[in-house]
Amino acid sequence: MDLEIREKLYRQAKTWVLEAGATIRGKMNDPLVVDTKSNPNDLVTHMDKEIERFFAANIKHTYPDHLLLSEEGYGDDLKSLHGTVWIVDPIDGTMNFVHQKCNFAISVGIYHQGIGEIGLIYNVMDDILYHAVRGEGAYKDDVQLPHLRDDVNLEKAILSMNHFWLCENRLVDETQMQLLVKKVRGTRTYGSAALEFAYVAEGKLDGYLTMSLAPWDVAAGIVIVNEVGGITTTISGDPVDMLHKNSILTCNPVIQSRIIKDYIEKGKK
Ligand code: 2AM
Ligand code: CA
Repeated sequence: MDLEIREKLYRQAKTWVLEAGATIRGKMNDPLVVDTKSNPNDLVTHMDKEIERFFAANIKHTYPDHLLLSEEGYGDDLKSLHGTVWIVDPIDGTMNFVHQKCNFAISVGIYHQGIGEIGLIYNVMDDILYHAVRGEGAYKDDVQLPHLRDDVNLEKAILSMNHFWLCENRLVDETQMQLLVKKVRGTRTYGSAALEFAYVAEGKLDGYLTMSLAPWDVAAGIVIVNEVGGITTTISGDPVDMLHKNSILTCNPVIQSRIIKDYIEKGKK
């Protein structure tokens, strides 16, 4: 995909993301209709659906040959990443949206023939847009994000991770994860994968480790983290499969292999 096409697509995507964000802010105090999906803590609201319908209608009308992979059922049933695919999470961090009315994001990744070309993560309530076009750097609003620091070590790292790592998980022995938590300087949990990717890109976090995320949780973040020299893999160090759920480690490459070799590999269940 040539640069001119990418930049035009980026500008269009940005317009829709900002418009969707303004819609959410404008209706923030309206009564919410909240349903549950796979379990009682897996939430979806009428707003998730409304915003996804907004993207689906605009993408299909403006780019009839593009495809949509998205969370709430208004996208296409994809078997491959051929062509141009928009990977959209209308609200990433729905639990935060419902309970906190902040700390959630709109996440839009645009992939062409399987390659991440454009990533946008919009922190709706703070009105901050993280964005990247492949090869053109990553930005927080109008400010380019610097390359990730190369003087990070685990002892000085802040790692974002879900607390389930420490009490019930089927992937890595809990005691091994406790050792990792003791080793790093600090841990955080924000509850929006997209924002956690954005914070890794910004250098606020040195890594984000999670058990299972869907493509729409990570598609934009991967593009943005790549542009500052970060790396995103499964917790085994394998490439992320953008058609299925994956475990995810996105981080500063200086600490990536240490987390995998010294902690995850030693505790694999
Ligand atoms: P969501 O808000 O779009 O559902 C919370 O730790 C992060 O994990 C959020 O990005 C959330 O996305 C995602 N998440 C929550 N439940 C999930 C599930 N069952 N599968 C994959 N990702 C999930
Ligand atoms: Ca969502």
